[in-house]
Parts: sequence; structure tokens; C-alpha cells
Amino acid sequence: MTYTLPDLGYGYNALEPYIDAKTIEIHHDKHHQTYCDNFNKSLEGHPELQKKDAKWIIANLDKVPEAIRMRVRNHGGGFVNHGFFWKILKKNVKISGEILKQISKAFGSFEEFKKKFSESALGLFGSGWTWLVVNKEGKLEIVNTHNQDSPLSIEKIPLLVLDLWEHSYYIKYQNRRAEYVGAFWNVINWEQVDELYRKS
Ligand code: MN3
Repeated sequence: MTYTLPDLGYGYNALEPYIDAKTIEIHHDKHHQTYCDNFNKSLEGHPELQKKDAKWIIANLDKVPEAIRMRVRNHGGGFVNHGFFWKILKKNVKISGEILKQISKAFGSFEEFKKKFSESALGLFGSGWTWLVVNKEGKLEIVNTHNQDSPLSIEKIPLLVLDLWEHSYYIKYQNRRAEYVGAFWNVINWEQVDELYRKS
């Protein structure tokens, strides 16, 4: 079995003007595809792993043979993280429901959460991701991961994520990461985040 690139579920221009169509096209069709291809390559000759769900593999890297572990961590992480990222993007969805209640409880208010998440994203050096996760105690937490590392590997359940690799914003924003982080708040699919929270 091989893993296949998941569909975006919307058009390249669906997130304009916040995330431009060209960026989405290259990010999904080229970058994500490459992670998918390299993930498949890294698992060649390991039918026992190829049978597993990609998320299971990322959550159980200790069960991956050491010889291929770093490649699986990088490319499998890239494959899984991007699949998750596309799903939490949608333009102009207002936050409401249980997730709004829980965020307000955990961070004081939604505005305070936005501030902390943005600070975390802007404080990340190099390439990586900023996440809202549920930790083992069932509490909401903001975490950064480097490269293509996933919170699944440290027993945290992702609810929301922002890709902070330059390829995710460079065409439109160049070095202006803060503008990209600011624009992100207009394209969060809070209905999906709420659903993920309730399932967690
Ligand atoms: Mn990316």
C-alpha cells in the first residue's frame, strides 16, 4: 500500500486574499506531494508499516526501525501535518461553540489566545509549525514544533495549526511573517477545530 496526496477540498483561490492561489497550488501540489512521495519511499520494504495509518506511524516513531526513523519522521511528518493543515483552513468562519468556551477558559479570552498563539508563531526560529493542542491532562496548550515534527509524537492531539515554513507564505508576504500570521485569523475553519476538540 502507498499513501496518496489528499485533496484540498476547495479551490486554490478559496483563501484569497489572505493566502494566495499560487501559494496554495505549489504548497499542495508540489511540496505536499513531495512529502507524500518521500514518505512512501522511506517505507519501501517495510510492509508492516505500510499497512498502518500514517498518523499511527507518526505517533509511534519508536516502533519504526532506527535506520529509516529520521526519514519517516521528516517526510511522514510533512505528509500528515499538511493533510491536517488543509482541513483547518476555511475563509470567514466565526469561532463559536465549545471551542470558544474552552479557549476562553484556558487563555483568559479569545483575544488573549490570539496574542499568545501569534507570539509563539513569531518566536519560532527557522522552519516549523505553531499548534493548538489538547495535552494528556485534557488541557489546551500552544506548542511549536520544528521541521516536520508533529504533536502526535509527544502524545498531544492537534486541534489547529499554522505552517511557518517560508514556502507557505513567501510568494505573497516574503519576509513579512507577522502579516501572514495576522492574515491566518481570517482563514481558520473553527467548525472543524470545534469538531476535533469534541472528538479529543
Ligand atoms: Mn508546508
